Amino acid sequence: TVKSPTQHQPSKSISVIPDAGAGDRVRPCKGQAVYVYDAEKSWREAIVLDEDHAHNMVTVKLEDTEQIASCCAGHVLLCSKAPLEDVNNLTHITPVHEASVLSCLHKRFAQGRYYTNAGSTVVAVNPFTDVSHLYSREQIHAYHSRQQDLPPHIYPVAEAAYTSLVRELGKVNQSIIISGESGAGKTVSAKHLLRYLTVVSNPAAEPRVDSSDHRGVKIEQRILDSNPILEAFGNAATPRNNNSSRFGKFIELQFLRSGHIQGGSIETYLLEKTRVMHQGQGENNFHVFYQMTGLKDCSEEEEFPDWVKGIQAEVSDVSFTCVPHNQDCSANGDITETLDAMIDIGLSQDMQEQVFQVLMAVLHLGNLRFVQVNDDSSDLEASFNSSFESQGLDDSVVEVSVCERALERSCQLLGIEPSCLKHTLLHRSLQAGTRNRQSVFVKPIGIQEARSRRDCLAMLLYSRLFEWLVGFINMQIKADSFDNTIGLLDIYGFEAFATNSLEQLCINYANERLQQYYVAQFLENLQKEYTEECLQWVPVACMDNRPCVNILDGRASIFSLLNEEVYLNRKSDAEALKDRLLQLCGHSHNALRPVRRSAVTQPSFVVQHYAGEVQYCVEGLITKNKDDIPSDLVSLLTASDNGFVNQLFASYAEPESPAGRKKKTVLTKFKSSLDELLSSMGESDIHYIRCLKPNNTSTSGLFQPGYVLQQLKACGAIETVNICRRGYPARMPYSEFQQRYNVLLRLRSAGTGCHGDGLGQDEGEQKENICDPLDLLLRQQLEFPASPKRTPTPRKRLRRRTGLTQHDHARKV
Ligand code: AOV
Ligand code: MG
Repeated sequence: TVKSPTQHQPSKSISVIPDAGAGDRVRPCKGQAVYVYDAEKSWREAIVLDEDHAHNMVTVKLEDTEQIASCCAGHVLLCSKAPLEDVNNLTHITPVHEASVLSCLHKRFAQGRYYTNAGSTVVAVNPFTDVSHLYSREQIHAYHSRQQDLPPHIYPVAEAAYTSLVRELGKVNQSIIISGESGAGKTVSAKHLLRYLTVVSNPAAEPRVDSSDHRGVKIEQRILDSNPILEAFGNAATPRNNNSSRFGKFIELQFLRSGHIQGGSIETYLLEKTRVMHQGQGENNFHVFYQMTGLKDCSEEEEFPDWVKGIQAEVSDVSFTCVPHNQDCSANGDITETLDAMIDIGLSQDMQEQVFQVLMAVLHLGNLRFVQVNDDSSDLEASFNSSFESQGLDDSVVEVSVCERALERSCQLLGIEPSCLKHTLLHRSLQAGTRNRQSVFVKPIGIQEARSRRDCLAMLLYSRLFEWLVGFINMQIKADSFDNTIGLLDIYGFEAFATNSLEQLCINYANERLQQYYVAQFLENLQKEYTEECLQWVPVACMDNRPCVNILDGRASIFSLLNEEVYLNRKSDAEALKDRLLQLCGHSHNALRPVRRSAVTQPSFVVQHYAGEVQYCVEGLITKNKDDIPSDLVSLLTASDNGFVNQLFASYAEPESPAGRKKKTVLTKFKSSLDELLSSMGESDIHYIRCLKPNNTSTSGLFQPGYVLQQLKACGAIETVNICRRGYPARMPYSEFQQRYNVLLRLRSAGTGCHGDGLGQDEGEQKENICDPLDLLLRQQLEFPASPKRTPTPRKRLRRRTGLTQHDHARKV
């Protein structure tokens, strides 16, 4: 590590990451610009001052300082000669290694160039500052009309997907996967891409007015309006991102072959519903609750409908315990934006009021408190009482109204009897007997269980409401008919907090699966294709995260063990469960290991994810995985007098496990939804955007090289650059090539006085034409019949007939 500067005295040796991807490592000479590794500042530029051949060492002076260091000559990497800030595509850097890639991104970032191409993928570094000029309508039109010399952007990715779709160049459907860790900018990028596609897709001049509810709002606007609604209900502030998506989202835009947008559909994945009642240290509840409670500060002149004024009055009176204020709330959004979007999407004032009534009921449920009345009994009796859970008798007089009010008001809003709710929260019904003669017993429950029932009820209401909203939006944006689609995937990014539970396990697992998909689908397939095409190719090793995915979801894995605990209804304590989990790896698996620190307060285990290690706390994993929703609670809501609550639960079919079949756990359901997503995306052409976070404090203008390097390595960016650099920038089947460029042949023929078949009259001219590789390619292709059964395949036949390899052709063309 480089320490304090020493005048011309070599300081401590500089260490170098051994797998720096330095394929072009050459012995550095005196005066040459190189990179050396500094544990604190990552790769730094330096100038070689001296070489010591005998000891294979060099002395270097670090950039912008007088600091001198000595290091092993084999461990320094050569700098690029070209100015890196001007390099638009990382594949153009020479030499390519992690230091030059990192330096290029750093220099570009410093100049406000946040996007850089990496082959056909785009690397987007989060600006953490307002750069709206990059997303103006003019910019959209410039990228759509493919003006020359435009800098890298995420727009060309959307444009490539759109062009493929309209020109039917690749597969029928297209997908764009946006990845990156939490706070890297996926959701913002997804929004810009969505807007780009809705703008360029030649929407019909006249809005599709198919319902009076829409006020004539065009379909593309309705699709865009889904964003503020879903963000209000599904995003929240975490220590990593104050607008963090707490659900996964796949938006599919539906087009006609002409490129006109017709509609869309949204699939969501596993909302982190536990947040409704419990938020970790420094975290917030979902934005929508702050939009509601923030109403009390809104000026009275604000022209809200009466029902919103009702909420305003109510939140001014009561403070809600499940709405902590931990963060800067600027990202929470504004209720007027949410309400406007709701109106545009077709949600009437009546329905909006009902939605917010359910939210208000959830807030009141959060205020319900229980205290134990006879703690000497082994059969714990819980009851609503006049004090807060942890407070003494003296406070009871003050709190009694809060509690009663919370019970009564939540029941009033939900259309249920307070006595019924009280009974359901404090008792459990058990079924016993044979199929023909079943008896139901009702048993009082302990205080802990009563609290979990309260939480369960609130989470159930909230998650149903979220699902209902997604369903409603889908109804309002779906197309009657369409030919093809472009899908945008924006899931929750990799995250590691001080305490991590099942939510993080699912989020990080989803990211592992996406990473594995990228490596298999993009990096490995690309290389396989070159090998199959008989091109000379030296395989590039890609980081393989399969061991981690296997330890998470394989045969003997964390998931299988956590599922088994649920199925067998074991009551393992956390310590025993932790030991069982760790036995999976026999204490030697790289991806799973015990916690190293001696002072661990809770039983935990560590998973080495592709993006970093995460310590998971065992406590609560089984309960969350089981996600048991007492049928009493569901029946209570199904029997509600409130039509909307009734509707929410009418279709609620908490899987009654069919005879002999186990009820699916959260992990099982999550894994199958990801399997389905990835397999359906496999049917499409995939485009990638890799978002990077420049620093871990979400600060504008700060680029922390070490932090970025870690992300670059995790997402396989260096491998991507190496593979794309050595490979071909574009590839397409001959039939498509012919279809697309056939016109050139005709043009030339016309220019040289040839007739429609493209052959010249003059013998010499004909020969010249045939030697032209473009002509050659097109002519060869024209000879093939349209039958799909043709053999040999055009590619092979082309090689055989011309004696040229695919490689030669591609290079020449
Ligand atoms: P994420 O979606 O990748 O995190 P976001 O897209 O929410 O991250 O971005 C996080 C924050 O970074 C935003 O709230 C903005 O403040 C800022 N930001 C991102 N992209 C841009 C941009 N292009 N221009 C300006 N600011 C930007 V997560 O959902 O937590 O995985 O789960
Ligand atoms: Mg997000």
